[in-house]
Amino acid sequence: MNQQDLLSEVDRYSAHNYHPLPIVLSRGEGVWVWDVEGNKYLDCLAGYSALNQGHRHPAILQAAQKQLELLTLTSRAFHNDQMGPFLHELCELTGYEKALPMNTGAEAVETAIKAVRRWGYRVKGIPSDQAEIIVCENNFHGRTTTVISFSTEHAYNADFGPFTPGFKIIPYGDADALAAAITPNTAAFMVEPLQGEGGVLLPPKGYLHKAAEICAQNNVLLVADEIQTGLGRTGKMFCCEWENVRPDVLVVGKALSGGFYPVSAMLADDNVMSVFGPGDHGSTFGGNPLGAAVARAAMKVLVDEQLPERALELGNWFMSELRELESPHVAEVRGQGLMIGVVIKDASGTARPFCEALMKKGILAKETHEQVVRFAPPLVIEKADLEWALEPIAEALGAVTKVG
Ligand code: IF1
Repeated sequence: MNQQDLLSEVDRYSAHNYHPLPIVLSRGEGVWVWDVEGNKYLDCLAGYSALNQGHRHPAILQAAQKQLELLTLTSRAFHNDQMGPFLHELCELTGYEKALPMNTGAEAVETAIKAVRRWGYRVKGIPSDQAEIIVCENNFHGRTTTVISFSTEHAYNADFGPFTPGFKIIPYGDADALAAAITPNTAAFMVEPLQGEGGVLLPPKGYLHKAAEICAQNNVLLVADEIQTGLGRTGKMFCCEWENVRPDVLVVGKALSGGFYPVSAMLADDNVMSVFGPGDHGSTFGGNPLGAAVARAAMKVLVDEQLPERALELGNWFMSELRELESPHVAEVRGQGLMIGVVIKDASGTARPFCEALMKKGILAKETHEQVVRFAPPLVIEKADLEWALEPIAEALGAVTKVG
């Protein structure tokens, strides 16, 4: 089928819950993807940071193929020989005592919500059903009914109510607001160390550190959602490291499996994780041997290839190059590591047409929050590839001076 027919088929049979760029991809390798007509593109979205290791990384592919030949699913009714090593390695990578494996990011967030609520009742002594979780405006933590209950984005929760109670929303980046919002019934504060969907928004310097202090002083658990920022994306293995913060609960997903398979996890020490007992929580696929084998290889790639360091070095360089472009349409270039947002001026309209122009020039990027073009390529990218990208980016952004 040609590209047009494939697009029509999706239009005919798919729920219209997305507005993708009109391109149909059929192959990927490293930082490159090809559409069904054989055109090649630089993938600057990287599966929303699930592809930090690049498309079909050979080491992960090999681990997946090997495991496919052996055992793919046991359910948690039985043990499998991959889950233990996977969780052991994940705990070593993150520095926590225990891990609870799930599949999607939203499920891991839900798991964290359950964990901190139960900790609130059983450890902190919050009266039954009174636990509060503080979250931030502009957050993105997933799509489940509970998670969208505390979204501040109309599109994410309009007419999906009634909503799950127990969440209090405060401005992002405002530590004083956190201190003011805490009550004796507050179990946790859940936050993204950098808001990705929120438009690549960095909080003020010192915010996380301050937030962690406030949480510790008030016996409130700090939950960091590093599903998007974690595993190297921002130039550290975890974005919280930028402020030497160790959250009480860490939520990871996306790049944990390098884009092969949905694998997520909630991590904490025993004092929190021990609230779970047999039968309390679970998932058919969580901890499955295929996902575990894939995740083990995906984590190893992050470490072996020093992808956080790479993201830092290339991200700093690329951001400074983007800032050099003299485009009349760009208000600001911001980001951390290889999570970069180019903010389009209000007067220049939305970011979408710029993404369409980029696509025509062989670069795939997606707008976020109307005004921001996000550049977040796989972390395995070569400097030469980014160098190549600068000229088409300059052209697509209507920059007056060409980069040389
Ligand atoms: C979509 C965004 C990115 C996340 C954080 C939890 C989840 C996500 C910080 C849930 C997921 C995804 C979801 C995807 C698009 C994408 C996204 F634009 F929507 F926000 F990456 F920027 N916490 N983010 O970023 O993880 O359940 O999806 O595995 O919904 O279209 P999930």
